[in-house]
Amino acid sequence: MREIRAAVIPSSGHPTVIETLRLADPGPGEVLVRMTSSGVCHSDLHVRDGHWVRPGPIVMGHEGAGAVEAVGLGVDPELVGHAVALSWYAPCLVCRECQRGRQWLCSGSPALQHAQLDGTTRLTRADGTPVLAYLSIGTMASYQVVPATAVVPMPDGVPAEVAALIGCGVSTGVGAVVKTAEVPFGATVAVIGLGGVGLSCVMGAALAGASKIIAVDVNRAKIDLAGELGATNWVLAEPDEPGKTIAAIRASAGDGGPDFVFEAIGNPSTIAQAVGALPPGGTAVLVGLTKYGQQASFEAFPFVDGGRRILGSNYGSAVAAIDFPRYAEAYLAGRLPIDKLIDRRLDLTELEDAFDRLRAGQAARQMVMHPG
Ligand code: PAD
Ligand code: ZN
Repeated sequence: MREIRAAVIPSSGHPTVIETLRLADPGPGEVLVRMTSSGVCHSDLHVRDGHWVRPGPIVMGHEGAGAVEAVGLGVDPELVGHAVALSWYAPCLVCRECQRGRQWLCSGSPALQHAQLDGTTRLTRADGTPVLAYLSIGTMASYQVVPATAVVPMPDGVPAEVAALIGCGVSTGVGAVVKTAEVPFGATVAVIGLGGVGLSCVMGAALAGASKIIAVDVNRAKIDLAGELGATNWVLAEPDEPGKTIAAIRASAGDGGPDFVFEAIGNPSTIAQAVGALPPGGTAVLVGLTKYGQQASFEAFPFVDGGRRILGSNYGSAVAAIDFPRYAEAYLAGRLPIDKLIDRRLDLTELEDAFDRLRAGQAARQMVMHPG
Protein backbone atom coordinates (compact mmCIF):
# COMPACT_ATOMS: atom_id res chain seq x y z
CA MET A 1 0.00 0.00 0.00
CA ARG A 2 1.28 3.48 -0.86
CA GLU A 3 -0.06 7.02 -1.21
CA ILE A 4 -0.13 8.44 -4.70
CA ARG A 5 -1.04 11.73 -6.40
CA ALA A 6 -3.52 11.50 -9.26
CA ALA A 7 -5.81 13.58 -11.49
CA VAL A 8 -9.34 12.38 -10.80
CA ILE A 9 -12.73 13.31 -12.26
CA PRO A 10 -15.78 12.55 -10.09
CA SER A 11 -17.62 11.56 -13.29
CA SER A 12 -17.65 12.47 -17.00
CA GLY A 13 -18.31 16.16 -17.66
CA HIS A 14 -16.49 17.44 -14.56
CA PRO A 15 -13.11 19.11 -14.11
CA THR A 16 -10.13 17.15 -12.83
CA VAL A 17 -9.09 17.42 -9.19
CA ILE A 18 -5.65 16.45 -7.92
CA GLU A 19 -6.22 13.95 -5.12
CA THR A 20 -4.09 11.84 -2.81
CA LEU A 21 -5.21 8.23 -3.14
CA ARG A 22 -4.19 4.89 -1.67
CA LEU A 23 -2.82 2.32 -4.06
CA ALA A 24 -2.81 -1.35 -3.00
CA ASP A 25 0.01 -3.74 -3.92
CA PRO A 26 -0.24 -5.52 -7.29
CA GLY A 27 -2.32 -8.69 -7.25
CA PRO A 28 -1.74 -11.79 -9.39
CA GLY A 29 -1.14 -10.83 -13.03
CA GLU A 30 -0.63 -7.16 -12.12
CA VAL A 31 2.31 -4.77 -12.17
CA LEU A 32 3.16 -1.71 -10.06
CA VAL A 33 4.48 1.08 -12.28
CA ARG A 34 6.10 4.38 -11.26
CA MET A 35 4.72 6.69 -13.94
CA THR A 36 7.23 8.91 -15.72
CA SER A 37 5.19 10.64 -18.44
CA SER A 38 1.61 10.84 -19.67
CA GLY A 39 0.35 12.52 -22.85
CA VAL A 40 -2.84 14.60 -23.00
CA CYS A 41 -4.91 12.96 -25.78
CA HIS A 42 -8.24 14.14 -27.13
CA SER A 43 -9.82 10.89 -25.88
CA ASP A 44 -9.15 12.08 -22.29
CA LEU A 45 -10.89 15.33 -23.22
CA HIS A 46 -13.91 13.45 -24.64
CA VAL A 47 -14.29 11.83 -21.20
CA ARG A 48 -13.53 15.02 -19.24
CA ASP A 49 -16.12 16.97 -21.28
CA GLY A 50 -18.82 14.29 -21.05
CA HIS A 51 -18.86 13.36 -24.77
CA TRP A 52 -18.32 9.79 -23.61
CA VAL A 53 -19.83 8.75 -20.32
CA ARG A 54 -17.54 6.77 -18.06
CA PRO A 55 -18.12 5.65 -14.45
CA GLY A 56 -16.44 7.64 -11.69
CA PRO A 57 -14.59 8.59 -9.71
CA ILE A 58 -11.84 7.72 -12.15
CA VAL A 59 -8.15 8.58 -12.59
CA MET A 60 -7.62 10.14 -16.04
CA GLY A 61 -4.98 9.33 -18.66
CA HIS A 62 -4.28 6.49 -21.04
CA GLU A 63 -1.11 7.50 -22.94
CA GLY A 64 1.63 6.70 -20.49
CA ALA A 65 5.03 5.30 -19.68
CA GLY A 66 6.84 4.40 -16.51
CA ALA A 67 9.25 2.08 -14.76
CA VAL A 68 8.26 -1.22 -13.18
CA GLU A 69 8.59 -1.11 -9.37
CA ALA A 70 7.11 -4.50 -8.43
CA VAL A 71 5.17 -7.38 -9.93
CA GLY A 72 2.36 -9.55 -8.61
CA LEU A 73 2.16 -13.34 -8.54
CA GLY A 74 2.70 -15.00 -11.92
CA VAL A 75 4.42 -12.00 -13.53
CA ASP A 76 8.07 -12.25 -14.67
CA PRO A 77 10.20 -10.67 -11.87
CA GLU A 78 12.79 -9.73 -14.53
CA LEU A 79 10.46 -6.86 -15.43
CA VAL A 80 11.33 -4.98 -12.24
CA GLY A 81 13.39 -1.88 -13.05
CA HIS A 82 12.48 -1.86 -16.77
CA ALA A 83 11.20 1.22 -18.58
CA VAL A 84 7.83 0.39 -20.12
CA ALA A 85 5.15 1.86 -22.37
CA LEU A 86 1.55 1.10 -21.41
CA SER A 87 -1.16 -0.19 -23.73
CA TRP A 88 -4.62 1.29 -23.08
CA TYR A 89 -6.24 -1.90 -24.24
CA ALA A 90 -4.70 -4.70 -22.20
CA PRO A 91 -5.69 -7.87 -24.08
CA CYS A 92 -7.28 -10.80 -22.24
CA LEU A 93 -5.42 -13.16 -24.63
CA VAL A 94 -8.22 -15.76 -24.47
CA CYS A 95 -11.22 -14.29 -26.31
CA ARG A 96 -11.91 -15.13 -29.94
CA GLU A 97 -10.44 -11.88 -31.32
CA CYS A 98 -7.27 -12.18 -29.22
CA GLN A 99 -6.85 -15.74 -30.47
CA ARG A 100 -7.25 -14.48 -34.04
CA GLY A 101 -4.44 -11.99 -33.37
CA ARG A 102 -6.75 -8.95 -33.37
CA GLN A 103 -6.09 -7.75 -29.84
CA TRP A 104 -7.41 -4.26 -30.61
CA LEU A 105 -10.88 -5.88 -30.78
CA CYS A 106 -10.50 -7.92 -27.55
CA SER A 107 -13.89 -8.50 -25.91
CA GLY A 108 -12.48 -9.42 -22.50
CA SER A 109 -10.10 -6.52 -21.88
CA PRO A 110 -10.11 -5.19 -18.30
CA ALA A 111 -9.92 -1.76 -19.97
CA LEU A 112 -13.64 -2.06 -20.68
CA GLN A 113 -14.27 -1.92 -16.91
CA HIS A 114 -11.54 0.61 -16.02
CA ALA A 115 -10.40 -1.91 -13.42
CA GLN A 116 -8.14 -4.94 -13.09
CA LEU A 117 -8.86 -8.36 -14.64
CA ASP A 118 -10.93 -9.49 -11.62
CA GLY A 119 -13.14 -6.37 -11.99
CA THR A 120 -11.84 -4.62 -8.86
CA THR A 121 -9.63 -1.56 -8.50
CA ARG A 122 -6.47 -1.11 -6.43
CA LEU A 123 -7.25 2.58 -5.79
CA THR A 124 -9.21 4.05 -2.89
CA ARG A 125 -9.77 7.43 -1.28
CA ALA A 126 -8.85 7.86 2.39
CA ASP A 127 -12.53 7.26 3.27
CA GLY A 128 -12.42 3.90 1.47
CA THR A 129 -14.32 4.96 -1.70
CA PRO A 130 -13.06 2.87 -4.63
CA VAL A 131 -11.56 4.89 -7.52
CA LEU A 132 -11.33 3.48 -11.06
CA ALA A 133 -8.42 3.89 -13.51
CA TYR A 134 -9.30 5.02 -17.06
CA LEU A 135 -8.86 2.04 -19.40
CA SER A 136 -7.29 0.11 -16.46
CA ILE A 137 -4.12 2.22 -16.58
CA GLY A 138 -5.15 5.77 -15.44
CA THR A 139 -1.76 7.24 -16.32
CA MET A 140 -2.27 10.72 -14.81
CA ALA A 141 -0.91 9.43 -11.51
CA SER A 142 2.47 9.17 -9.79
CA TYR A 143 2.11 5.36 -9.53
CA GLN A 144 -0.38 2.85 -10.89
CA VAL A 145 -1.15 -0.84 -10.70
CA VAL A 146 -1.93 -2.12 -14.20
CA PRO A 147 -2.64 -5.48 -15.87
CA ALA A 148 0.59 -7.25 -16.89
CA THR A 149 -0.63 -7.49 -20.51
CA ALA A 150 -0.68 -3.67 -20.63
CA VAL A 151 3.05 -3.48 -19.93
CA VAL A 152 5.54 -3.44 -22.82
CA PRO A 153 9.29 -3.08 -22.07
CA MET A 154 11.03 -0.39 -24.10
CA PRO A 155 14.51 -0.70 -25.65
CA ASP A 156 17.32 1.29 -23.97
CA GLY A 157 17.56 4.94 -24.94
CA VAL A 158 13.86 5.68 -25.50
CA PRO A 159 12.86 8.85 -23.58
CA ALA A 160 9.84 8.57 -21.25
CA GLU A 161 7.76 11.01 -23.33
CA VAL A 162 8.41 9.04 -26.52
CA ALA A 163 7.42 5.79 -24.80
CA ALA A 164 4.23 7.44 -23.53
CA LEU A 165 3.34 8.64 -27.04
CA ILE A 166 3.85 5.13 -28.40
CA GLY A 167 1.17 4.10 -25.89
CA CYS A 168 -1.56 5.96 -27.80
CA GLY A 169 -1.09 8.70 -30.42
CA VAL A 170 1.79 7.09 -32.30
CA SER A 171 0.38 3.57 -32.36
CA THR A 172 -3.03 4.94 -33.35
CA GLY A 173 -1.81 7.19 -36.18
CA VAL A 174 1.20 5.30 -37.54
CA GLY A 175 -0.69 2.01 -37.16
CA ALA A 176 -3.72 3.36 -39.06
CA VAL A 177 -1.40 3.89 -42.03
CA VAL A 178 0.96 0.92 -41.90
CA LYS A 179 -1.30 -1.69 -40.28
CA THR A 180 -5.02 -0.90 -40.79
CA ALA A 181 -4.75 0.58 -44.30
CA GLU A 182 -1.41 -1.02 -45.32
CA VAL A 183 -0.62 2.03 -47.46
CA PRO A 184 1.73 0.88 -50.24
CA PHE A 185 4.94 2.62 -51.35
CA GLY A 186 4.20 5.48 -53.75
CA ALA A 187 0.54 5.99 -52.76
CA THR A 188 -0.88 9.49 -52.28
CA VAL A 189 -2.21 10.30 -48.81
CA ALA A 190 -4.15 13.14 -47.18
CA VAL A 191 -4.52 13.58 -43.42
CA ILE A 192 -7.36 15.76 -42.10
CA GLY A 193 -6.72 16.98 -38.53
CA LEU A 194 -3.17 17.39 -37.27
CA GLY A 195 -3.24 16.74 -33.53
CA GLY A 196 -1.01 14.07 -32.00
CA VAL A 197 -2.98 11.38 -33.84
CA GLY A 198 -3.09 13.04 -37.29
CA LEU A 199 0.58 14.07 -37.09
CA SER A 200 1.34 10.42 -36.37
CA CYS A 201 -0.59 9.49 -39.53
CA VAL A 202 1.72 11.90 -41.38
CA MET A 203 4.79 10.20 -39.88
CA GLY A 204 3.32 6.80 -40.79
CA ALA A 205 2.73 7.89 -44.38
CA ALA A 206 6.35 9.07 -44.63
CA LEU A 207 7.54 5.75 -43.17
CA ALA A 208 5.41 3.85 -45.71
CA GLY A 209 6.97 5.80 -48.59
CA ALA A 210 3.88 7.73 -49.72
CA SER A 211 4.68 9.89 -52.74
CA LYS A 212 2.50 12.81 -51.61
CA ILE A 213 1.36 13.59 -48.07
CA ILE A 214 -1.23 16.36 -47.92
CA ALA A 215 -1.62 17.89 -44.45
CA VAL A 216 -5.05 19.45 -43.77
CA ASP A 217 -5.96 21.54 -40.71
CA VAL A 218 -7.60 24.83 -39.77
CA ASN A 219 -4.43 25.84 -37.90
CA ARG A 220 -1.40 27.01 -39.90
CA ALA A 221 1.07 26.13 -37.12
CA LYS A 222 -0.08 22.49 -37.27
CA ILE A 223 0.51 22.44 -41.00
CA ASP A 224 4.06 23.74 -40.49
CA LEU A 225 4.75 20.99 -37.95
CA ALA A 226 3.35 18.38 -40.36
CA GLY A 227 5.90 19.64 -42.90
CA GLU A 228 8.70 18.83 -40.45
CA LEU A 229 7.30 15.30 -40.11
CA GLY A 230 7.16 14.53 -43.82
CA ALA A 231 4.10 16.28 -45.29
CA THR A 232 4.79 17.44 -48.85
CA ASN A 233 1.61 19.47 -49.52
CA TRP A 234 -0.94 21.32 -47.42
CA VAL A 235 -4.49 22.62 -47.41
CA LEU A 236 -5.74 25.20 -44.93
CA ALA A 237 -9.24 23.88 -44.19
CA GLU A 238 -12.29 26.14 -44.22
CA PRO A 239 -14.79 24.39 -41.89
CA ASP A 240 -17.72 26.45 -43.23
CA GLU A 241 -16.89 25.57 -46.83
CA PRO A 242 -16.32 21.80 -46.92
CA GLY A 243 -16.70 21.74 -50.73
CA LYS A 244 -13.71 24.09 -51.05
CA THR A 245 -11.59 21.91 -48.77
CA ILE A 246 -12.50 18.80 -50.76
CA ALA A 247 -11.64 20.51 -54.05
CA ALA A 248 -8.32 21.73 -52.64
CA ILE A 249 -7.37 18.23 -51.41
CA ARG A 250 -8.24 16.72 -54.79
CA ALA A 251 -6.31 19.36 -56.71
CA SER A 252 -3.31 18.95 -54.45
CA ALA A 253 -3.26 15.15 -54.92
CA GLY A 254 -3.91 15.17 -58.67
CA ASP A 255 -5.31 12.05 -60.39
CA GLY A 256 -8.81 12.81 -59.06
CA GLY A 257 -7.85 12.73 -55.35
CA PRO A 258 -5.61 10.94 -52.85
CA ASP A 259 -5.49 7.14 -52.76
CA PHE A 260 -6.00 7.32 -48.97
CA VAL A 261 -7.58 10.00 -46.77
CA PHE A 262 -7.17 9.71 -43.00
CA GLU A 263 -9.70 11.55 -40.81
CA ALA A 264 -8.13 12.22 -37.39
CA ILE A 265 -10.66 14.54 -35.75
CA GLY A 266 -13.94 12.65 -35.19
CA ASN A 267 -16.25 15.23 -36.78
CA PRO A 268 -19.16 14.25 -39.09
CA SER A 269 -18.31 17.08 -41.50
CA THR A 270 -14.63 16.12 -41.90
CA ILE A 271 -15.59 12.43 -42.14
CA ALA A 272 -17.81 13.38 -45.10
CA GLN A 273 -14.91 15.41 -46.53
CA ALA A 274 -12.59 12.40 -46.26
CA VAL A 275 -15.01 10.29 -48.30
CA GLY A 276 -15.79 13.18 -50.65
CA ALA A 277 -12.14 13.73 -51.57
CA LEU A 278 -11.56 10.13 -52.74
CA PRO A 279 -11.00 9.19 -56.36
CA PRO A 280 -12.52 5.93 -57.65
CA GLY A 281 -10.80 3.08 -55.83
CA GLY A 282 -9.75 5.34 -52.97
CA THR A 283 -9.94 4.51 -49.25
CA ALA A 284 -11.08 6.72 -46.37
CA VAL A 285 -9.67 5.64 -43.01
CA LEU A 286 -11.64 6.89 -39.99
CA VAL A 287 -9.35 7.32 -37.00
CA GLY A 288 -10.95 10.22 -35.09
CA LEU A 289 -13.66 9.26 -32.60
CA THR A 290 -16.90 11.24 -32.55
CA LYS A 291 -19.18 12.03 -29.64
CA TYR A 292 -21.57 9.13 -29.01
CA GLY A 293 -24.63 8.96 -31.26
CA GLN A 294 -23.24 11.06 -34.13
CA GLN A 295 -23.81 9.95 -37.72
CA ALA A 296 -21.88 10.85 -40.86
CA SER A 297 -23.25 10.64 -44.40
CA PHE A 298 -22.08 10.50 -48.02
CA GLU A 299 -23.68 10.04 -51.42
CA ALA A 300 -24.08 6.30 -51.95
CA PHE A 301 -24.11 5.91 -55.75
CA PRO A 302 -20.63 7.25 -56.60
CA PHE A 303 -19.20 5.50 -53.54
CA VAL A 304 -20.36 2.09 -54.78
CA ASP A 305 -19.97 2.81 -58.48
CA GLY A 306 -16.41 4.04 -57.89
CA GLY A 307 -15.41 1.06 -55.76
CA ARG A 308 -14.41 3.29 -52.85
CA ARG A 309 -13.81 1.97 -49.31
CA ILE A 310 -14.16 3.17 -45.71
CA LEU A 311 -12.11 1.56 -42.93
CA GLY A 312 -12.50 2.16 -39.19
CA SER A 313 -9.18 2.03 -37.35
CA ASN A 314 -9.12 1.27 -33.63
CA TYR A 315 -5.75 1.74 -31.88
CA GLY A 316 -4.02 1.49 -35.27
CA SER A 317 -4.71 -2.26 -35.21
CA ALA A 318 -2.03 -2.48 -32.51
CA VAL A 319 -0.68 -5.66 -31.01
CA ALA A 320 1.23 -3.79 -28.34
CA ALA A 321 3.78 -6.48 -27.45
CA ILE A 322 4.92 -6.63 -31.07
CA ASP A 323 4.24 -3.15 -32.42
CA PHE A 324 5.38 -0.90 -29.53
CA PRO A 325 9.03 -2.13 -29.68
CA ARG A 326 8.96 -1.73 -33.49
CA TYR A 327 7.85 1.90 -33.23
CA ALA A 328 10.48 2.48 -30.53
CA GLU A 329 13.24 1.00 -32.74
CA ALA A 330 12.07 3.17 -35.67
CA TYR A 331 12.36 6.21 -33.38
CA LEU A 332 15.89 5.21 -32.30
CA ALA A 333 16.86 4.71 -35.97
CA GLY A 334 15.63 8.24 -36.82
CA ARG A 335 12.73 6.99 -38.95
CA LEU A 336 9.88 8.14 -36.66
CA PRO A 337 10.65 11.59 -35.18
CA ILE A 338 8.15 11.08 -32.36
CA ASP A 339 9.76 13.69 -30.06
CA LYS A 340 8.81 16.45 -32.53
CA LEU A 341 5.15 16.00 -31.57
CA ILE A 342 5.84 17.38 -28.09
CA ASP A 343 5.09 21.09 -27.72
CA ARG A 344 4.70 21.37 -23.95
CA ARG A 345 5.77 19.63 -20.75
CA LEU A 346 3.64 20.23 -17.68
CA ASP A 347 2.87 19.23 -14.11
CA LEU A 348 -0.25 17.26 -13.20
CA THR A 349 -1.67 20.41 -11.55
CA GLU A 350 -1.75 22.14 -14.99
CA LEU A 351 -3.95 19.50 -16.62
CA GLU A 352 -7.11 21.64 -16.85
CA ASP A 353 -5.09 24.33 -18.64
CA ALA A 354 -3.76 21.66 -21.01
CA PHE A 355 -7.35 20.56 -21.71
CA ASP A 356 -8.27 24.19 -22.52
CA ARG A 357 -5.48 24.35 -25.12
CA LEU A 358 -6.45 21.00 -26.59
CA ARG A 359 -10.13 22.03 -26.78
CA ALA A 360 -9.06 25.14 -28.73
CA GLY A 361 -7.09 22.96 -31.19
CA GLN A 362 -3.84 24.67 -30.21
CA ALA A 363 -1.83 21.72 -28.93
CA ALA A 364 0.20 19.08 -30.77
CA ARG A 365 1.10 16.87 -27.79
CA GLN A 366 1.34 18.12 -24.23
CA MET A 367 3.14 15.78 -21.84
CA VAL A 368 2.52 15.56 -18.11
CA MET A 369 5.87 14.77 -16.47
CA HIS A 370 5.71 12.86 -13.21
CA PRO A 371 8.60 13.90 -10.93
CA GLY A 372 10.89 10.93 -10.13
P1 PAD B 1 -6.45 17.03 -31.31
O1 PAD B 1 -7.56 17.79 -30.72
O2 PAD B 1 -5.07 17.23 -30.78
O3 PAD B 1 -6.37 17.24 -32.90
C1 PAD B 1 -7.46 17.58 -33.71
C2 PAD B 1 -6.95 18.50 -34.84
O4 PAD B 1 -8.03 18.72 -35.74
C3 PAD B 1 -6.48 19.88 -34.38
O5 PAD B 1 -5.20 20.15 -34.92
C4 PAD B 1 -7.55 20.84 -34.96
O6 PAD B 1 -6.99 22.11 -35.31
C5 PAD B 1 -8.01 20.07 -36.18
N1 PAD B 1 -9.36 20.42 -36.64
C6 PAD B 1 -10.47 20.62 -35.88
N2 PAD B 1 -11.53 20.88 -36.68
C7 PAD B 1 -11.10 20.84 -37.96
C8 PAD B 1 -11.72 20.99 -39.23
N3 PAD B 1 -13.03 21.24 -39.35
N4 PAD B 1 -10.98 20.85 -40.36
C9 PAD B 1 -9.64 20.58 -40.26
N5 PAD B 1 -8.99 20.43 -39.08
C10 PAD B 1 -9.70 20.55 -37.94
O7 PAD B 1 -6.86 15.48 -31.16
P2 PAD B 1 -5.98 14.12 -31.11
O8 PAD B 1 -5.00 14.12 -32.21
O9 PAD B 1 -5.54 13.89 -29.70
O10 PAD B 1 -7.15 13.07 -31.39
C11 PAD B 1 -7.88 13.11 -32.60
C12 PAD B 1 -9.06 12.17 -32.54
O11 PAD B 1 -8.59 10.82 -32.52
C13 PAD B 1 -9.94 12.31 -31.29
O12 PAD B 1 -11.30 12.15 -31.65
C14 PAD B 1 -9.50 11.14 -30.43
O13 PAD B 1 -10.49 10.76 -29.51
C15 PAD B 1 -9.29 10.11 -31.52
C16 PAD B 1 -8.49 8.91 -31.11
N6 PAD B 1 -8.81 7.73 -31.70
C17 PAD B 1 -8.16 6.60 -31.37
C18 PAD B 1 -8.55 5.35 -32.06
O14 PAD B 1 -8.18 4.27 -31.62
N7 PAD B 1 -9.27 5.43 -33.17
C19 PAD B 1 -7.13 6.60 -30.44
C20 PAD B 1 -6.76 7.82 -29.88
C21 PAD B 1 -7.45 8.99 -30.19
ZN1 ZN C 1 -5.41 8.51 -26.85
